[in-house]
Amino acid sequence: MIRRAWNRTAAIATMLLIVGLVLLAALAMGSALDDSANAVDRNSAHLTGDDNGDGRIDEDESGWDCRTMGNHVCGPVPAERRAHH
Ligand SMILES: [Ca+2]
Repeated sequence: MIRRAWNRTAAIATMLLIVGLVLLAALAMGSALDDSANAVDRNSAHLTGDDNGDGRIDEDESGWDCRTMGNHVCGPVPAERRAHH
């Protein structure tokens, strides 16, 4: 009787250990996914033409194309930029 109770206790302890390990593995995977999401965020700050590195190409940055971005209306080109074209 005592031995059977001990076996049952051991089985429950083993089960709890397995559940704990599964939860730890899930937490580790979750934090790994968070890290990869952050990596994507960091990479988006290095877009070509994103001069100030804020993760998006704004008007008047070198990657801005007024013909396809924003309201598709191109304003006057500043004199200092005209000199380079
Ligand atoms: Ca920017």
